[in-house]
Amino acid sequence: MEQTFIMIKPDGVQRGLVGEIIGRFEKKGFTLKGLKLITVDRPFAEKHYADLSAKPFFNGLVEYIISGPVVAMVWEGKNVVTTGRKIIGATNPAELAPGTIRGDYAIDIGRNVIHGSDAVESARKEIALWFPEGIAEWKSSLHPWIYE
Ligand code: IDP
Ligand code: MG
Repeated sequence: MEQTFIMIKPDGVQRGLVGEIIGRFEKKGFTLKGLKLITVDRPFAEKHYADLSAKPFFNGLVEYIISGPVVAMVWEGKNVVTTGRKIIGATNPAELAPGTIRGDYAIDIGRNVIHGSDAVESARKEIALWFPEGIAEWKSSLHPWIYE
């Protein structure tokens, strides 16, 4: 089963959106496989966003991510990477649809509440980076009520 890495950014934690965001993934039917509140340091944030290191906003992005605790999660389910990105919403604020997390709770691109892996391969890398201790082994008993 596919897995994705989802992170509630410091603004999402400060604004009290943790329960709301977890609820959206839970109610969709995805399974929570990893969860922790963690404040990361600069080298760690730079590693997570290494692909963006040449961007002019990189330093501000790293400052933002290390500015407070984040909620790091692993969610599992059919097509969870692509569907997770849809639940999160667009990167560009001009394209944000209501009903998405960013569409409902964010205005600026640099304070957009939540991160989600953009591909199965980046999800694998991000889960390994954020959960070196490994993740929970369990199977939801809701499975037959969610998948046919
Ligand atoms: P994504 O989070 O939707 O995958 P990415 O392009 O991977 O978007 O960028 C990672 C994060 O960097 C974004 O979520 C946002 O917080 C920040 N970011 C992206 N573009 C800009 C920008 O132009 N200005 C400021 N921050 C940006
Ligand atoms: Mg991205």
